[in-house]
Amino acid sequence: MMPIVLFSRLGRRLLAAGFLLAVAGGLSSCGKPASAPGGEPGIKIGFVVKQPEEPWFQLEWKFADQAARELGFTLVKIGAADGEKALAALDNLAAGGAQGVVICAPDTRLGAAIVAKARATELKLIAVDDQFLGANGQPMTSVPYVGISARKIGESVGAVLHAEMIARGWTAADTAVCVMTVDSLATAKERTDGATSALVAAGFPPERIHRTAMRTFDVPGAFDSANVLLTQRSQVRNWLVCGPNDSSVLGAVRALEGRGIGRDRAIGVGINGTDCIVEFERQEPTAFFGSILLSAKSHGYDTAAMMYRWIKDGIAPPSDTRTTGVLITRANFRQVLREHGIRE
Ligand code: FCA
Repeated sequence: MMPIVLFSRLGRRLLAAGFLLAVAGGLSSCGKPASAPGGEPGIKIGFVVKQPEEPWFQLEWKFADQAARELGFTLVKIGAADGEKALAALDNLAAGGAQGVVICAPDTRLGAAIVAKARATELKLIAVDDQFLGANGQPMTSVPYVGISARKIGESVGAVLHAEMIARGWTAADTAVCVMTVDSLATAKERTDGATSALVAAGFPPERIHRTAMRTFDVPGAFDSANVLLTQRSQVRNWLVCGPNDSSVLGAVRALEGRGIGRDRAIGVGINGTDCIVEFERQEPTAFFGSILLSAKSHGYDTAAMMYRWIKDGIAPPSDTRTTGVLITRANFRQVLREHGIRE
């Protein structure tokens, strides 16, 4: 098997080199690059995401596409909901002549396997959103990572929930917190730990903070897990809801509605600021009060641009980049989204 594998890898490289030569030849004869102005012909970058249906990842892709257009490289977008698909995506990208991949892996414990695959196929790697874990369960700092300042952003969720509770004149005795958790994902755990610690720091009684583990990391998964908690705590008057992202809070808000608990008795604050836009655009306000809008442009455009410069100029990206967020509510979301280039 080995010689065939080696031969096919070598063959691919020769093909890719031939392709580059052909493009270079084309350049000298017509004097124009084969890709967008200023671009480097032949640079191909993959952008692999775990949940392509989530508006957050669609927006990341949109900004990565913008980088491809402006800098002049080819972007290949692939959705990979499980480990098998993620590893196959790397194989296919390498076979197609890509030199690098930006990836939000479906499971961060795949880190070592993804790094091994990237090495074998000679793909440069940047992890976005979710940081790889090594075999020892620790973050893999050898792979450049662009993520959010998860703890801080979580703390701001907790602070917003507490301030809104006070503004409504609710007391802690009449209120409980529903925390949607995904503790297997470090960035998710840091976010919810940040939110609960800010609530406790503001004086909220820890025994009234209830965690419920999400069955799946999406709206239906959140809906199911919130329902389990709400059944157990049916006597609670008012609810504050937090979670690792918008869809986790949206699922809980839908579960509350199913029990007749609307915005007069619940306050939900999400993270992403993208998956909740439709919610804010609904005529009637719901219990989904606000969200911390993250910088999809940094995660989509900047990661793709970092990869481009790494391939083109050999400039390796910083090993760890953290981005911040800004609160959006029904009151300001249109303006803030416009400022961020997300809505016209
Ligand atoms: C994780 C979440 C996404 C988004 C991203 C920045 O990957 O699953 O919803 O919050 O981090």
